[in-house]
Amino acid sequence: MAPTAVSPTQQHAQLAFSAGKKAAVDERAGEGLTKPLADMMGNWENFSFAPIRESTVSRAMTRRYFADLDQHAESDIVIIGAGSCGLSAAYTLGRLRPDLRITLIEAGVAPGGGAWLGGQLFSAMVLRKPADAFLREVGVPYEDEGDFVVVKHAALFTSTVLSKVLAMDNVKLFNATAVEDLITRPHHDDDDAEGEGGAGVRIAGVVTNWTLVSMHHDDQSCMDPNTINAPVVISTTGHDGPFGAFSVKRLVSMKQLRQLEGMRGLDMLRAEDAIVRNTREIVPGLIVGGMELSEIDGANRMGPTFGAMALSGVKAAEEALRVFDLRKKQNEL
Ligand code: 48N
Repeated sequence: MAPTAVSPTQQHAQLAFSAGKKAAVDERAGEGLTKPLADMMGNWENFSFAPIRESTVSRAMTRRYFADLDQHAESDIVIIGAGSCGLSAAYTLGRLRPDLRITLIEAGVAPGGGAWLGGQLFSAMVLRKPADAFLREVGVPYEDEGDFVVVKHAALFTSTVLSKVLAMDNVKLFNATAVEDLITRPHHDDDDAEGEGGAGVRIAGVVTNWTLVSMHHDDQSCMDPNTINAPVVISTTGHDGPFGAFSVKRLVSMKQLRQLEGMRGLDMLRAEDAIVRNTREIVPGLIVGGMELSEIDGANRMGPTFGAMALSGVKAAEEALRVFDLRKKQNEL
């Protein structure tokens, strides 16, 4: 008897759904609220929402999510970690190459990493010049203090960059999702960066799982991961936190790096230049930036100043495009 369901051979299941119409733009009458909102005020007794069925909400979410997963299963560039460095890299890539499929994987429910607050949970965020150029690029207002600038609340920086990244058609954020391994291919090419542990592998994507699942591998039976193929991966997983410095620790356990030098003491003057200058491809196909890099190089930490994170993200994007074009030439996409 023929099987009741035969999976389509080499066909990508196209989820049929009509993408919603783009939102209309409401006219704003003067300095107040837009007219539709203004009309609601004082009329709440007659207020009601348009009707809906619960399954409609479920389908509106799941169809989009699984269409995104299907599409991004093959990505051009994956960024691990949506902290200030990863978000800056995503913004830069999205602006420079709207033709590329960029996937941003963030373990936390809330992207942003350590950039929702300045130092010691204080609100203001300091960036040393010339990182003010990135703020003007993105449209983050700041106060100019001469050699540095101050964003009145770190969340204004992070939410502005995040909103711009999320609005980009070619960038998809999968948050509450952890990268728990790297996809590798055997590789040896004199032209490429080599892991300090010698030739060995090229990174060809990431292995993912729901973060809550990743945190419970020790107390549940095997919960296998999912995968995303990509010829280039940028890792900006920071220096601390439950998943901090993920990729560089994995490179050591994969014998692609002999050891991590470990982040050194706080020295703002040395730390920020080193992180931006040394953002680079560590092993073929893997670029490391932000504070994760301090763990490889033994760079100083800079504490509560974020200019290096923004500009390391810009440089990581530039490096990723260089490697992507190299892979394309070598027909290894
Ligand atoms: O903010 P972080 O931790 O990392 P960066 O490098 O973007 O920014 C670092 C910056 O916040 C500082 O540490 C400042 C400048 N202080 C320096 C100092 O001296 O103390 O963001 C990393 C993001 C976080 O959101 C993590 O949740 C996420 O990466 N992440 C992961 N996401 C997915 N899979 C993983 N395996 C993973 N590991 C971390």
